[in-house]
Amino acid sequence: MKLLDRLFERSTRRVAETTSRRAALARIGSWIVAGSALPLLLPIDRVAGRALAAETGKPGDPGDPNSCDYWRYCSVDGFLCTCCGGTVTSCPPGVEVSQVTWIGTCRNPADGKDYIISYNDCCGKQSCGQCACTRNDSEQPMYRPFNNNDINWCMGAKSQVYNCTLAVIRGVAN
Ligand code: ABN
Repeated sequence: MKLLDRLFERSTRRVAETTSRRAALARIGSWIVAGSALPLLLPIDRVAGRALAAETGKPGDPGDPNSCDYWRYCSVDGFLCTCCGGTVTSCPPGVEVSQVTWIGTCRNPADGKDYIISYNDCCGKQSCGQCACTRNDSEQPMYRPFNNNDINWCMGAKSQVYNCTLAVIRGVAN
């Protein structure tokens, strides 16, 4: 009879251990811990996301010149010539570069250095209207026009019609 009691007690305990609320919580807890540890064990390429930004630009000149986030545009106000048939340093065909220009200083994330950038407007034809980008690092109020980027710099060119803006590296700022 004692043997039967002991067998019955043991099987009851086993059922209680595996079906109690505490056991269920313990099991869920262990799943959570195992689940969060899983990505650390799997061979996931963690570098891919970071490499993407650098791969879009040239070495030493990271980022996408079609995007307003590109480092050289830190002080630009205008339409990006890269979206208008030009490049970051050359106007679209049939459009003339302005010689008077707005100058800014932007930090290149590739080397941490500050570069002097000129934001020459391209003049002629009609306004491009693509990729409007307004970032105003180091801009000064309008009453200091040579430190303000909200100006049509085509005023010194043959045609005063503004088309788009370049971002040309002029040198390293000390
Ligand atoms: N420098 C770009 C620009 C052109 C016209 C008007 C405002 C800003």
